[in-house]
Amino acid sequence: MPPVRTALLVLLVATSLGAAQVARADTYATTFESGFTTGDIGGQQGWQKSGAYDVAIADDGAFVLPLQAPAAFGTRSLRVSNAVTSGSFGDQTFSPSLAEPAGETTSVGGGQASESAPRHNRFELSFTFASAQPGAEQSGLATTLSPDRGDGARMSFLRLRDTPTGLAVDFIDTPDPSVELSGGQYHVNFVQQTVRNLDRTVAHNVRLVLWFVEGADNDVAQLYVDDMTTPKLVGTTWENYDRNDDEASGGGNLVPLTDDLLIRASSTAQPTLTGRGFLLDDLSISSSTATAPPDPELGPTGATGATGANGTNGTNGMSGTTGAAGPAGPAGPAGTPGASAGTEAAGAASGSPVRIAGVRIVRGTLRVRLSCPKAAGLCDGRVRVRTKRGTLLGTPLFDADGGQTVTAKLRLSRAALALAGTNGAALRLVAISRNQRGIAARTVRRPV
Ligand SMILES: [Ca+2]
Ligand SMILES: [Ca+2]
Ligand SMILES: [Ca+2]
Repeated sequence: MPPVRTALLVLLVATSLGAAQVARADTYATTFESGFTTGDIGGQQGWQKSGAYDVAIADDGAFVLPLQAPAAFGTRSLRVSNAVTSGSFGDQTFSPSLAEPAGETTSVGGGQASESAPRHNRFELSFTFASAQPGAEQSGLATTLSPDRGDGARMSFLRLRDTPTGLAVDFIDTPDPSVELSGGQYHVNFVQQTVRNLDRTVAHNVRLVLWFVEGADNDVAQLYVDDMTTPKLVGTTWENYDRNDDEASGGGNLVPLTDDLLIRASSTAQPTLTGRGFLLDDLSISSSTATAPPDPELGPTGATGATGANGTNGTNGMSGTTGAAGPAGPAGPAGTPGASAGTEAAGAASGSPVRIAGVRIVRGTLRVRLSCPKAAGLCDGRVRVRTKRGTLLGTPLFDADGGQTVTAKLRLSRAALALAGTNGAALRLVAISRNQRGIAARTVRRPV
């Protein structure tokens, strides 16, 4: 089947609502068969790739064991490995763009997606993937896929990995709009969830649906793996990053439109995987307009909060004001994803926590020794130092390479020293650290 890009009417059956809606969709779909030739994907059928990454149209019939393609992939598929990687975006692999992007009314194209074309609130990526070496693990194999607009302004993130226990799909989002200071900049927290232990000997179907909902902190992302009726993972897009993170300030903290797919090879290169990797087939991206599912972060409304206590009297003879009535209880917490088999809870796999290797006080300075795991690549973060009662004493920064141990230092006042206990034993320490991939993790040492 040749690649098709067409605007068509589709009937979307919103099973969760039990209602049917008609949505106009713009779709690009391909099985990488006719029109493609074996070799570099760059320049073929509207695909872009100018870097020397190992992303190519494979001749599925030419594989020699232990390499093998699923019969369902036909004569050609897209082979992707991380034999060559870089930190760049513009020279990586991009699919053709949709004519009609997806985003909010305020989302921006940045010259990469049409701002004048009809705009949709839903973006769907779907594909089938398999290991090119189904009989044994390809150690270190990983590739990332992101709905994008053509320049690395990603709105979501999937990573396919091979692991000793099977294939895995990582999903990373930014569930919380709040920022924390690190390295002189304010950053949101990236959280990883993983669908793991997928059978390496068969192909798997993946569908990622992004719902761009007008307003802040309310987008919805649904990740389906193999079961196309119930999402394995539910989260949000990267809008909280775009709107709030200092890294996105260069774009004016505006949310990008989405109209294509970025396949990116980053992190540590695995040269031995040249000519191997994952095979992708039956790939499509589409934009459409439909009714979004409810924001999974909004649980039921909590009970009304208790009335606040009276204010304390002010100093210098001024009476303190009476405390205001307590605010209404906040919305309940987000429901955790269901405990479906092979699914890992949010945050459990997030980042690479540092180890607090030792705490001392030397001549009035708190010294916190932090070990950065080698696998993290680097640990960039800070330690929140609080008393037992929660008073923040300071937030020393640290920056370590993977495998390195560094010391974060905080000069303590006389009053703080009195509360710190012997060698800081009475202090609560929370180390928040980003690894090479920018994923944050938290390590807590409670007071004794
Ligand atoms: Ca094919
Ligand atoms: Ca584009
Ligand atoms: Ca939104």
